[in-house]
Amino acid sequence: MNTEKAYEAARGLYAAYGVDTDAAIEKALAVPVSIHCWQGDDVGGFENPDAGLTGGIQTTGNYPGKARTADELRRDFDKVLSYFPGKTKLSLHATYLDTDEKVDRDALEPRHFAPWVRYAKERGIGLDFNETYFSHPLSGDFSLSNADKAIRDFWIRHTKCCRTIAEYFGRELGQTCYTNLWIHDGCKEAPIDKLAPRKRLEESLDEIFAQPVDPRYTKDSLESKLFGIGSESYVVGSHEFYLGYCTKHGRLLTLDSGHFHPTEIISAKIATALLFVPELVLHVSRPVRWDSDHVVVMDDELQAIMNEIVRNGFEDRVHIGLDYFDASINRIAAWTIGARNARKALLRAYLEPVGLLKQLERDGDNTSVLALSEELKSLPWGIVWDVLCEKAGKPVGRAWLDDAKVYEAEVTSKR
Ligand code: RNT
Ligand code: ZN
Repeated sequence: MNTEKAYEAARGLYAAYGVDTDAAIEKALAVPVSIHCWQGDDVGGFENPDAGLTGGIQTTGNYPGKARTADELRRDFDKVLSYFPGKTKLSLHATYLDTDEKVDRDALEPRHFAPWVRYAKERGIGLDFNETYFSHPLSGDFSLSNADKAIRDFWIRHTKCCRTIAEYFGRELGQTCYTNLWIHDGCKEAPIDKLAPRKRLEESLDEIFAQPVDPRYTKDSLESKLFGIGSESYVVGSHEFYLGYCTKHGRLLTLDSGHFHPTEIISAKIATALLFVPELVLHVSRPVRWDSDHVVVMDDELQAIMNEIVRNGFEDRVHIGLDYFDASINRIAAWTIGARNARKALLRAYLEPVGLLKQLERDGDNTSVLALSEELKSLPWGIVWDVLCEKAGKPVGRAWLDDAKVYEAEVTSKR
């Protein structure tokens, strides 16, 4: 059967549930997905290529061909863009500056990121931003919560610089730049004084946010974490800390799939958090037994996250970002697999007859809710996905992989 005929059949099957597949495709394409730059070079950045990765995160694998310069990273990301349908943003870390100048993190300026703005403009994509507190001589175990005021002040200055850069991104590109603060501070053993670092972190954040920035152009979001390598017992910026801080101060909260106890899922937190914080940023990742940042696959949690957004109409309040880094396979493929999966799961969420299921639930017909939810799983969403890719002018099915292999042979394998 050709695609057209198969799609007609699928359209009919979904219509029987009251779902318009054409509309689902349009909606799924319109939701921005913010793709992280750091899958392309194992979170290395271009500030100091020899600095190791610190902050308790780790990439594993040494697959050849990682991007060594900003130009290489952009060229690789162009490949990802050519495989990825729908509205896209690129999420940069502060260590991805593109300049010949030697500049420390507390002196970063918009001009150090100008090539990225040009790149984003040319491709019609938005930019998001992340302060980088790790992989620096002053990172240590504590940055914004350090007992040493001089170190705290350095990181406060860094954050302020980054907010100015984020504001510039947003202004230049005409869309809000979501700026994520992930502060790795923590300890291997539980400290006796768990309070003082948290007080200091709160004070540092208050000082940072006293700097006015235009919320049309940038909004800050705070990412909690349960543990890291070397900070197994205590993380200053825990979930409770930020849920409290963001609720109190009306700030955005970032939920990363890998930052909770292994059986805790962020899909279950979205509707609660949004009762108390204005907006959420998501770091969609895949933890395997720990915060391992495996490539996002189509698992139940990915689907549950997207369903939660769509079922509640949270598209304007939940900002989907990706966060994984796999150095054991072709990096462009890793990037693409996870990003396409995010869009696929969004599409499936829009193919759900939400109104019907909610009505059945309100009527107390839980039998039908479960029965239909299970029947829906075997509807032919795959063909709707193919049509989505076609409509967006992106490769259908495995075609992208064939192209990625050619690029690997011709470009990345020669690095
Ligand atoms: C670390 C956090 C954080 C980083 C990136 C590189 O556990 O998830 O978001 O992955 O900032
Ligand atoms: Zn994260």
